[in-house]
Amino acid sequence: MRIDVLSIFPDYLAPLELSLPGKARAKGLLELAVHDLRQWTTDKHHTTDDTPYGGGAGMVMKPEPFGAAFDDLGIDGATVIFTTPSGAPFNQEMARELATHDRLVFACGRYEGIDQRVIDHAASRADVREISIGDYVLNGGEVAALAITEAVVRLLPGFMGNPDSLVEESHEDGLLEYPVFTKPAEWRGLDVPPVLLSGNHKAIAQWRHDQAVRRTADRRPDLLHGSAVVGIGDLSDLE
Ligand code: 6GU
Repeated sequence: MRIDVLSIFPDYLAPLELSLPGKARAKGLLELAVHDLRQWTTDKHHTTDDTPYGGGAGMVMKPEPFGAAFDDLGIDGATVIFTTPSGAPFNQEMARELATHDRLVFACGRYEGIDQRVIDHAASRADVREISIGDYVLNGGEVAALAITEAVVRLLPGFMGNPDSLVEESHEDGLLEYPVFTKPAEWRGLDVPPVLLSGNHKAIAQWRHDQAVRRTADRRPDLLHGSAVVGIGDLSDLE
């Protein structure tokens, strides 16, 4: 996979050079380039924003720098992701889908957003997505691009040392993950649930599933509606 990120704060994306995406690059699974959008400005002050037509507060990102950047990077056939609080909510299913693409280009918006024609023009040449990482407002899309990249890159085939760890984690089966324990069996008067020490694999699997359903019902009831993995009776079995 190749990922390009366009931002007026490229230093914000420095963590991408480290740890997880860094590991994917070292393994040859990922090519990554972070670009300063200001390199595609033509005026002395490297202006990337201007006042909104129609009036109102804040500034809007100008179309020309993004247009020139898209031309130079060659977005035809790529998937272009605009990170914006008004985008579709990002989730694990979307991460899995994006992990199958060859080329992602992130356009990070700042201020009150990007001139709509940038998005419309990109959509005539590329597969365009507008994505949000949650119902709150960040100053810009950089942190969202980081989060989406990390979620996607760890799903690239060959990235995980042990792919089984992808299967059991939160959200992969539509449920939150069950609580986990390690040694010692007793710590500060708190015991590990005895079933986990029983060696009874069927009972352990059942306990973990019950815990996952219980936790999901408590914290994220919205995930349970329409979740195929919650068998009829699963919820009523729990007190
Ligand atoms: Cl993608 N951008 C901004 N600015 N704020 C957000 C967001 C994105 N997702 C949630 N809040």
